[in-house]
Formats: sequence, structure tokens, C-alpha cells
Amino acid sequence: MELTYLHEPALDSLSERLPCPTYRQEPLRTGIVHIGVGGFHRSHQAYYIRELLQKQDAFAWGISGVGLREGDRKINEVLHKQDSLYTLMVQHPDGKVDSQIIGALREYLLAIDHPESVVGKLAHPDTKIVSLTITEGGYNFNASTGEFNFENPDIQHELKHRGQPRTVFGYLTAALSARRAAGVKAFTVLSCDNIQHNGAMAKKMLLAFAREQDPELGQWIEENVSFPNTMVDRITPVTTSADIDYLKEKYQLVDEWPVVCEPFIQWVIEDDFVNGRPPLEKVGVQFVPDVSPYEKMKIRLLNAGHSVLGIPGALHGHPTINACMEDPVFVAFMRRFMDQEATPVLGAVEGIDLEQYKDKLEERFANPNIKDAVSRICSESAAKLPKFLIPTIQENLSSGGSIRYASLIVAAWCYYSDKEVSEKGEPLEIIDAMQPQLREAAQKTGNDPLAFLRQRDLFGDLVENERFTKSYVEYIDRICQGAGVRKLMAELL
Ligand code: CS2
Repeated sequence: MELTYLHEPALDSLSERLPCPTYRQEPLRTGIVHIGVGGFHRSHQAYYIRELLQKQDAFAWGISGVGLREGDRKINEVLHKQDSLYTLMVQHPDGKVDSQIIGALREYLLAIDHPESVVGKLAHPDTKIVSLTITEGGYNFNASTGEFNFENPDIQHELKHRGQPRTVFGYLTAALSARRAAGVKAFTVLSCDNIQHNGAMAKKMLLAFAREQDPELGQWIEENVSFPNTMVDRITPVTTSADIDYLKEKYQLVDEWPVVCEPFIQWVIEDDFVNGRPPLEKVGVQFVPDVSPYEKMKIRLLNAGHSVLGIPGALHGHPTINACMEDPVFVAFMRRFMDQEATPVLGAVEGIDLEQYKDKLEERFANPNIKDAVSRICSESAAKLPKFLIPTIQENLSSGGSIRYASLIVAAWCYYSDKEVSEKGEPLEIIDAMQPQLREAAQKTGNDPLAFLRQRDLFGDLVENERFTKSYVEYIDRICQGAGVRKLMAELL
């Protein structure tokens, strides 16, 4: 059979091969503008919207995608070619793959090329929600003070040249200011990033920027925009060429950027929307008055658990999270970390059995068909660990709880930051916006064992805590003497 290129006119013939959207002909409006259309948005929020649209419901809630960065040029090109359609491939542990075409995205705008169209879209009365997956780094806060970072050159540019937005803050304020002037209701800002209190964080940062720009606009935003906190969850590894080839072979379908994910999905949201919302409860989304315990549980167990596997995994030479889970030392170490360090400072989460939650995490991490590369997990550790792992250490230091597993991971992270090859001799691919700083600090460790911990923007005052530094330096010494990190993990079991 001939290959079919994914785009709107091909849907008829493709629907004989795999499930395709049945709602594309409807007069779909784009009530949601999403900023940061990566794999995760496409496997998670867009999937839920697809579920609603498939029920012939909620035609006001199509999604308009926006990319703010030069790095979004490729997704822009692919989505334009494919009429915003893409394939979602759900990988089951038994090898079954459920593939379907998702049509919840209606359009995609690259802000660098079309800044006015993006502001216009955000300011349009049909836009009721602006959702975000801009990663931890996108919130532009200073990790040690938690305050908005006005020193960022893009922010300074935006403050000087109001009509030339560059960051999410410039775009949101430009659009909100236009809405205010035109008497159009504000929108809800829905953060879907892995940050505890992500809505509150989005609010604090946006208000700091807006007040600096125009105090009255800041006031209006405070009174008219809502920022519900959310907890989002679905493991979505980076798409590989093997995934693209699979679709060609199995369905004779050419999709240049499909998305792969696990079967598990969860979205918990605080029900605080100023301009309406889709009826997501019909497709399994949980609306709760306070999302904090869920976020905390997810960040401190799932996300931290990932790093606890990923950093030593990269050093040892395990390529993926599921490969780590085939190694009994890694499995036991991660579970000890979760049971003895993360759980005791977590507190109870209403309606959730934490033992079951952790068992399920082990099962999810072990899914042999997800093949989540440790390089993805280790990427941007400087933005992740201060949120995922360091608070657990700080709380255990206050309560007298165990810190031995987590301190080994911090020592391993220091070692990793200046490492070019794994213990098996394979090159390590370190992706981190702060890599120059991390490497410099790691390199000083030979002369000053605490050099890495002196990065207060990452570790706060951890360097002053003797109990922590003692444990950390012991590991640093052992690692520097050549003890493999897996051996040190095994000794703690
Ligand atoms: C991962 C997350 O990048 C990471 O560190 O832990 O991307 C994780 O896969 C998602 O949060 C799962 O919902």
C-alpha cells in the first residue's frame, strides 16, 4: 500500500486503518490557547479535550497552540504540514500499542514569526482559558529567593518595549491589557507544569511583571484573572525515529512527529475558572477544592523517584528508566527513598493509599515499552531537583528523618555534572540550561568538597547543615576514589 501523509484530506482513508477524529467538521471554536505544545501537552491536555470532542460535546473548546521559542520552529512546521493533526501512541506493558489520530488542536502559531497574531488570539473573546506547559524554567523565578527575576534580558526588553513581547509574561499582559481596554472578560491562566502550587506560582510571577509594567493593569489582573492549581500526570518519553517507522509499517502512515505515552493519565484541578471551562469531569478529570496534597505527592514521589533512578542510572549506563527498573539495586534503592525519606514528610493524602500509589509507580516505571531515556529525566535537573528533591531533604533535616538516600543522589548529581561518559564508557548527554554553572561547581569539588552545594540558588542553606554535609562529603569522597555509584547504592540496602 502507498504511504499516506497525515493531513486533513487524508482522514477519510486513514479512518479505515486507525481511529481518527469524528469532530473535525463541526464549527469548532478555540476556547483554549495553549502555550508550549510539547509531547506532554499533546498526550495529556489535548487528549482529554479529544475525549470530550469525541463525545460530540464542548465544541467551544478546541485548542490553539502557541510556541514562544525559536526551538518551537520544528513543531510549527510539522503541525502546519499536518493540519495540526498527530498520532498518539499509547504503549501498554504487554506490547500492545493503541494508536489514534488526535484532532483537538486546530492551529499552531509561532510567536516569533507572528507576534501580533498571538496577542490577537489571546485577546479574542473566544479565548477563555490560556493553559501553559512552559517547564519549571519558564516561570522566571529566582530559585533562592522565589521572586520574579527582573534581570532576565528578555524581561528587561519587554519592560522597555511594550509592543514587543518575548516571554509568556509579555504576551499575557499584552493580551490582558487589550481585553481590559475592549471590555472583554479576562481568561483563566491554567498552569500544567510540574511545580507545586503551579497556579499560585503563575499568578505571583505574572503579577510581579504586570505591576512593574503598569500598576493598574496589575490590579485588574489580580481582580479578574484566576489561576487554578493543577496536578498533571502522564509519562511521555521523547519520540524516536523507531516510533515514526512503526506508524509507516503498521498503518502506512507518515506522521513526522507522533507522541508516545503510557496508558496511565491523571489530571486534578481546582475549580476556579473566571470565564467558563470545558466539562472535563465527564472524561475523568477530578475537580477538587485544594490540589496541594496531590501535587506534592506526585512531585515528591513520581518526579523525585524519576531523578533518583535517572541520575545514577545515567552514571551507571542504564539507558532508560525501564532499564533501571530491571536492576534490583535501583528498584530497592528507589523504594527505600520513597518509603523512608519522601513518604514520612509527605503527610496523608485524602482518598489515596500511598502504598498503592508507590506500587503503581513501580509498575509504570517498569513499563518496558515506554523506554523513557534517562537523558530526558536528567535534563534540566537544576530546575527540577530544587522542587522535586531538596524540600524532602530539608524537611527530614528538620524532623530528624533519614537523608542518606537523597544525599547520595545529590553527590551523584555533582559527579554527573562534570562527567562525559558513563561507567560503561558511553557518552553522557547532559541537557541543562545551567550546565556551565553546574560543571564549574562540580570541577571545584576536588579542592573544596562542598563547592557544588555552595550554589545557593539551587540548594538554599543546605551547605550549612552539618548532618547533611557529613553524609554528602562521605559519598563525594567514595565516588572520587572510584567507588561506582551503583555500589554505593547497594551498600545502603
Ligand atoms: C519527569 C516528568 O521530566 C521529569 O523529570 O519526571 O516529565 C514525568 O514523566 C511527568 O511529570 C509524568 O507526569
